[in-house]
Amino acid sequence: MKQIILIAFLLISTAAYATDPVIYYMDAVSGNDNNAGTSPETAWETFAKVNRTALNPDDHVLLRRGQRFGSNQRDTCLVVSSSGTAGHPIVYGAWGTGDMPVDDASRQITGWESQGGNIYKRTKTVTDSTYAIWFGGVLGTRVMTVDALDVNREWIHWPDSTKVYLTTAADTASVWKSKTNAISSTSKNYITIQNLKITHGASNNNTALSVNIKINTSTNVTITCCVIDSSYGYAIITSGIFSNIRSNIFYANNRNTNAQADSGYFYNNTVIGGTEGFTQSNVKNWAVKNNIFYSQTSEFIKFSQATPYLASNNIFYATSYTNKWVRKTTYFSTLASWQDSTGQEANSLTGDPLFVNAAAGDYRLTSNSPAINRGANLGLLQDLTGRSIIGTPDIGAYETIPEINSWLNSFYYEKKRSW
Ligand SMILES: [Ca+2]
Repeated sequence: MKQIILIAFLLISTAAYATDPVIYYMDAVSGNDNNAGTSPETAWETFAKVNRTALNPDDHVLLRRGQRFGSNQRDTCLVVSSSGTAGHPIVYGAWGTGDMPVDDASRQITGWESQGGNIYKRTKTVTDSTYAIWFGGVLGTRVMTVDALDVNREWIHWPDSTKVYLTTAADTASVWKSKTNAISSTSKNYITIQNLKITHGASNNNTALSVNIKINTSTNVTITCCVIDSSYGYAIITSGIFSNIRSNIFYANNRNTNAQADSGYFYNNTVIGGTEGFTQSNVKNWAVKNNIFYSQTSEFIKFSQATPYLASNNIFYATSYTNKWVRKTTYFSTLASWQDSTGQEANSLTGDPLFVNAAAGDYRLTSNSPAINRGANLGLLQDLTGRSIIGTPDIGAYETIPEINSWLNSFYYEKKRSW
């Protein structure tokens, strides 16, 4: 009898707990914003609904895997609506099986008519601004006069700002425009963004402001296990107090991370291409460890002030290392000179991290990669795919299991590969 009473008490007290976290589901195909959102069968459809819903600490908003959300749905990307609390963040993530769900800041443009000479004009009026146009996923070039439309993948706002032109017939089927950041948070705290592919951010026709993830004056924002690609400007700009950016893949962004928050962690990221890898513009306290910086065209790391800086266990790779690190106005062309100047970058190295197939976008490590077991122990438990860290952490977003189990590695990867 005592047991029954105890169980009854527990049931009542659980039910009475006012702030039980809620999991909201999104389904871009069968969801409906008039649904409750609280089960896969009653999922929401668009960020328009998510953005106007007040969330409580520990609530989750989960996007269905294998689907694309964002601007093509009601022209809306994710705008964080609410704050979590310490230890109880609001989480944006994924549910279901298959590829990583996509938050895409671009939307398709249709309704083209030929103007002759491989120039096409929209028949529909465009009343809003467009900041970037993608032709089959390739960033187009904006020109300022119609006469300047002379090579493929150029575009223009017609002088009255109501039309867009482009230059080849083949492209008209795959033209997408961006006019917004993919995710933004303004003065919202304790937020976690995980397991999403975040792409095609653009705003303000300004590469310094066009961002996939824009964190404005927000405290304790975590961005983890995401693929962040093809931003017109930066992949991430984060300001406020403490950001935690770890175990992400960056590729095809114009620039990568601009860390304006007062402090943060930049751990275990694989940063491919772009002009800059990691930049800070003011005096900040960031730790930059266990990252792969690969083929940035300007700097791997750039501080415009002689700012405090903790770094170790990074791998830097480029065909030339001239002026690849900069602090204030001083450029460094060897890792050794950068180490001497900063007193940082213990256990860092230069060289090819030996990806499985970088050209095909496969940034796992081959079994003889110098990144394997080269990382610092930063308390991370899992890699990008959810695989447990094995022994000493590897550098970058992927943990590699020993060669003797390479067949299992392939099997596991195929099962878990999500983008
Ligand atoms: Ca390892």
